Amino acid sequence: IGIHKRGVQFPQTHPLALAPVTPPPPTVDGFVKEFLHELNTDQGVALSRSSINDQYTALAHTVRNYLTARWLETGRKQREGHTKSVAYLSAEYLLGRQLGNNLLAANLNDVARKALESCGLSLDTLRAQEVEPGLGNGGLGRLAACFIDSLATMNVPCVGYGIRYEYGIFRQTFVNGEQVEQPDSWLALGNPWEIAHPEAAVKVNFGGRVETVTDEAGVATSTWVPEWNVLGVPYNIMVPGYLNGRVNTLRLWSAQATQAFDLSIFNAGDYAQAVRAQTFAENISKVLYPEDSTPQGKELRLQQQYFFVACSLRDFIDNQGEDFDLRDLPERVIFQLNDTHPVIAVPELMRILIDERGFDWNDAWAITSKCFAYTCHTLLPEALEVWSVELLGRLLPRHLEIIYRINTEFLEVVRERWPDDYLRLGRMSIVTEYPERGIRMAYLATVAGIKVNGVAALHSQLLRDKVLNDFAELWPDKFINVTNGVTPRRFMKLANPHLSDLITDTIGTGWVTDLERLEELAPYADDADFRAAFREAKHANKIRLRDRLRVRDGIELPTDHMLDVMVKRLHEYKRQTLKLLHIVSLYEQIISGKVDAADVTPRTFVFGAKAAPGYRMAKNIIHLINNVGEVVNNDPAVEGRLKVFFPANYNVTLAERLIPAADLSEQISLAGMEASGTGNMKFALNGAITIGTDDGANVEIRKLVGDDNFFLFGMDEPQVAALGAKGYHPGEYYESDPRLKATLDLIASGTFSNGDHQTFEPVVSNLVHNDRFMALADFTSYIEAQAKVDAAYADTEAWTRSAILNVARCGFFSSDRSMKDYIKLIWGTNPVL
Ligand code: GP0
Repeated sequence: IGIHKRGVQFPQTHPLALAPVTPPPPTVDGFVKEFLHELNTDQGVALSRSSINDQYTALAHTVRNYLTARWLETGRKQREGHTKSVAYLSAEYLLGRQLGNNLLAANLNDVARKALESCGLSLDTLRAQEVEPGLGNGGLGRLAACFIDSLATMNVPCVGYGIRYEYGIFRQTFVNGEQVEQPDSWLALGNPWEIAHPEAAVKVNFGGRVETVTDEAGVATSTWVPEWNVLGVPYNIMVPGYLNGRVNTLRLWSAQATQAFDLSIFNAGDYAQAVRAQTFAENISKVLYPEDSTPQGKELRLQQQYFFVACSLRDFIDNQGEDFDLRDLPERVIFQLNDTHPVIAVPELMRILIDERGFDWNDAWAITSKCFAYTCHTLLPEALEVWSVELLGRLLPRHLEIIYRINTEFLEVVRERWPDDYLRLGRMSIVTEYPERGIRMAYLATVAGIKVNGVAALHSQLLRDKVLNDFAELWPDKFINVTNGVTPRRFMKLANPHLSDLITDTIGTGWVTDLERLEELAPYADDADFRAAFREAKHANKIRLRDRLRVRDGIELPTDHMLDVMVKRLHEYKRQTLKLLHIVSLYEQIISGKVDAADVTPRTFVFGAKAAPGYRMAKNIIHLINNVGEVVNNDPAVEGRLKVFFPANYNVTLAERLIPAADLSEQISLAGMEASGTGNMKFALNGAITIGTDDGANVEIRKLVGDDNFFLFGMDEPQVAALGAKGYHPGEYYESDPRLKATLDLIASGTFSNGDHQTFEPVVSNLVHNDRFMALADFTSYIEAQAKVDAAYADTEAWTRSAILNVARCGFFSSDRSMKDYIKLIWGTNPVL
């Protein structure tokens, strides 16, 4: 009984099959024809009877059709050239909506708009119909999306590999100010951007045991006898380059039950159990784990990791053809490990080479140790994944055995270099014994990787000097920096049409793919007309945001305030509480009569942040932000001066509206905690000025834009380390700074919790007694910097000048530049034209 029919027939010799089928020319009429064809034949409805979802789906398919020939052509050229590809392995891709981006890449925007108009339809309405694929938590997943966009735009062969989660990052709602998670059923109305290939499904094994046989010569051979398996079904998604006719592929894997899986139980006669087993298999790609920077060590998560990595390696290798010699693999591919989530790929490749292809250990390692590179995204110790040996051994016994051997051989190298340094051996071992026996995935990645990179200059330096210091001593050349970047296509051209048009009118179109050219704007910072036009664009963006928030959240955003924005995951190290202390402090000063409301710069504060569902403190902080907003927004004493908004469910779609409207960008993590940040880059490129600590990529932003165009505050990393070493006592700051005391006391008094003292007691007492991320130590400095912000904002022309210089000097933060760095320092791949 063939549920999955496989196989292909070659060749198809019809003359029409020599070139891919192309839609009519991209004229308005041609587009209408293709659109109606899709609507009628694919959706099976007449225009007059079609729903918005029918129209959106047909439109998406129409755009896809225009890109298809390019896609096939890209694949053909790549296969023919036998060129080296990047295989980006990432458990997350936070793509954002596809329609606008793909229209932009294919230069179909105007044609589509007119074509739809001629059908009586609005492009904007159809764009709003798309549910964004939220297959990531935050920065890490969005970075992956920016990178694949850049590689396609730069004509570099790349396939992104990941998981097709049925449920992406949860939809956040607020109930009485508290976060409540709703499932993100993003596939409910279909996904017109993906193409499933069930016939190309890959089998993935799990569990069981390893059998070891020793021959007469004493050579032991291990065979994995797995216990169960699932199928990985690939779904292909187009990744079009910007106006270059290239289309790369994002291949996401979906888990399905195998026949064998069902049959063994069917044969036992238990139908219901067989169906349950199917559900068990499909669970693997069911849901994205919503923890950012705090992995939970759950079994299903390890299953996900191995699942997508095993599928991806198999897929890549099989695509090289039957007679491909795996010794040439390093010339064909670099597997870039996006954090430790895909690191199980290392023992998997060893297993394939040794167990399936008959290589001996040394030959297998010679290949494997040239095929991987590792990007680390964190400095938080709790974010570094460690898998318990008990779990790994149960799920992947052969892989555990391979990891042990990698470790043994690695420790041999360490011992040779530092004989008798037992402490060092213990520190560097991939296998740790505490708090339980576990595998340190970052160490495995470091040992196997050809390079290890951090994501901003400071982060890479701290990796070398602290987190991975022993490894950097052993292999100094392995450690490099590649500062993150963001795609100017989505985050400027698409998200900020007003500013983009102004830039293009001023310096031409080239900047979109050559972002350093923004520096040509610098002289215009001194041009009063340009400044006025720049302000006009900012104002137009505020109106666009106001209109969106009005409909989306029932919020009435003032468009004549300074817009002060803090959007990122909710985490204590990012210090949303510090921002909140600033707001509460401003409020306290007004209501206590210390400051006249009329003297306060009108500001609207906007937060956007999701908390991991199990992260209690983060959820308390969300509750507090909402309640502060409730009180402040309804107090006539601060009317016209302060507003605090927290639209629920911050995501890529909202970011695209919010960031272009911002005046002030809040990047206020404790120095030494934020690996890079990428939101910080998006704000600066859209003409917001940063208030920030010397952390992550803020350091590089400040260096580029200059101290006059950046509001720096707080301790730097060495000062943080010194304070920590000396002993940090937040209570001392509380006692000695009356303004801070009044602020915390106001929260503790129940002002923001209907007089109840318990609600926010955990937040306040954590700050006063523990404050791991030293918010109180940086409070005074932050308040002073905010006063400077107010003063600077009062001088409209000078502020605009600074904002323009931020745009002009941040071209470095294009993800195209990041990709050039990866290519030059790690990958050695070439464009295929
Ligand atoms: C880092 F460790 N990041 C992690 C993680 O689990 N998830 C995640 O999104 C982020 C960093 O926090 C970052 O500094 C960085 O820019 C981003 O990875 C991409 O490198 C801010 O989001």
